[in-house]
Amino acid sequence: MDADSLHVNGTNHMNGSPRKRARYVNGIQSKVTVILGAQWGDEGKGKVVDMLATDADVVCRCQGGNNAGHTVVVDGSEYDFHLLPSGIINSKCKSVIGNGVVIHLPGLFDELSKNEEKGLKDWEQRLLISDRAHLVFDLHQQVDGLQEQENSEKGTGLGTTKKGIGPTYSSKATRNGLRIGDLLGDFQQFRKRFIALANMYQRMYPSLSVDVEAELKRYEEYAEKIRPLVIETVYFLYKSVREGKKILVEGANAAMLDIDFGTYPYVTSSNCSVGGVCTGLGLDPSSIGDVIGVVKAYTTRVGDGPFPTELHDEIGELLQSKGHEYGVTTKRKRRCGWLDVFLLQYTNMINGYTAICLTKLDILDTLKEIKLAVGYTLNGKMLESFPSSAAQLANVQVEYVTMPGWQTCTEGVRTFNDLPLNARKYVEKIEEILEVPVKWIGVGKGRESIITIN
Ligand code: 2SA
Ligand code: GDP
Ligand code: MG
Repeated sequence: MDADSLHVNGTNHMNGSPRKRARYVNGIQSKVTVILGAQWGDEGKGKVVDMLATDADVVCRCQGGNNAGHTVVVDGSEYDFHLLPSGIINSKCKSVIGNGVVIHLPGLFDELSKNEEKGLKDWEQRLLISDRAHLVFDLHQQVDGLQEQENSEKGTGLGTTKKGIGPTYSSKATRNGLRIGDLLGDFQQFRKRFIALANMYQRMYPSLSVDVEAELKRYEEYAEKIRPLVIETVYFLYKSVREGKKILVEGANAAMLDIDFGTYPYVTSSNCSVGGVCTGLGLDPSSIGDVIGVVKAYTTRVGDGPFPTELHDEIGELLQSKGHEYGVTTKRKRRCGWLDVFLLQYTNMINGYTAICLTKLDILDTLKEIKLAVGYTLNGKMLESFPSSAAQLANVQVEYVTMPGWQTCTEGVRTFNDLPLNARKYVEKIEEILEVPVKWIGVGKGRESIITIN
């Protein structure tokens, strides 16, 4: 029997004296700040991450792949990141691609060289990749395309980005996926498992063409390119939290695209809400501090699926053109509509926002009236909770409140009090319904175009 097992119910049974309990300190020296999309994506997360990354030590991606497209505009130069965390442009900051991310290595190296041309330097010293992250192969991307084609012929397409995200997470779940660590380990094993994967998909999709040998040769080369960047990221982050490092997590996609909580099946294949931060990085929940919900001042959606506040009129067109609402990855036009605060209340239940960053307020500048969705009715009944089924969501009637617009340019405004009164009222209405403070307001693309509310 060891000394500790003598202590039962706080008493040392050997001598009857009260137990002296060791005081364990959790050791967390800093809390991780999480930045999450609160709608259907493209809220402007990249810009917010870039702003907060100026004094961060570590910026991490925890889920998704190069389906994401995060834009950062610095001194007129526009960077778009897909797999790289948006903090990569901060030369003092480490960028971590966590275990929950799915990585297409050709895409990653293309992205790095495109950004090098725009001035990105010394990324080799800052980029860290988890050995547990899964690999997206070209065959996953082809399968994504074939599935989309088959489904759209049946009228059930999802409008994916065709970046192989769904098939790769499927491989992960069916346990025949391959991880970065497999690529760096015994290549003969990697070879065997890659051939098995390719054969399986070729049986399922006879039109799929995979040059297995060429692909293996390519991956043998990628293994050496990637090797210096790969680490066991769980321990790296554990240490960073305990050393008091400032850590940011950049969510990709958004809550309404979350595989569990989004508008299933019109979702992506990862958890884009706060749970994905723990599973995608191995961070313990108690290390999570602020959760910043990034909310676009209106709503957009790219791809198929229900969208209750979608506008099919000239206001929708204005939001689309003034807001330059095109997919960063696929260049598809984004669908546009009014801000849905009922939806935000739902994503707030899941993510627990401690603050909101409201982006693209400037895009509403010219409108005479602005509507906010505050509830849904279905079959004549007001809904208490957000519908779980896409079919129900497609049939809801939206309850709106209408607010007067401000019809003044806000692009140059830098303090809350300098915003037009009606713009302030719009922001305050959102805060009032959500019961979450708006801490930042975006009024333009650039890094400088932001109002901070203290
Ligand atoms: P996928 O490719 O399997 O993840 O697609 C499933 C659904 O998720 C949507 N999705 C996105 N929605 C908004 N933005 C995304 N990133 C790009 C951007 C999108 C683009 O930043 O603009 O360029 O089109 C993104 N990625 C995935 C997708 O539209 C499907 O509805
Ligand atoms: P993300 O996926 O959430 O990072 O967002 P995207 O980069 O896909 O899309 C957001 C777009 O809005 C980008 O083109 C940004 O440059 C732009 N943007 C971000 N914030 C603002 C803002 O406050 N005003 C304006 N006009 N554009 C913004
Ligand atoms: Mg985007």
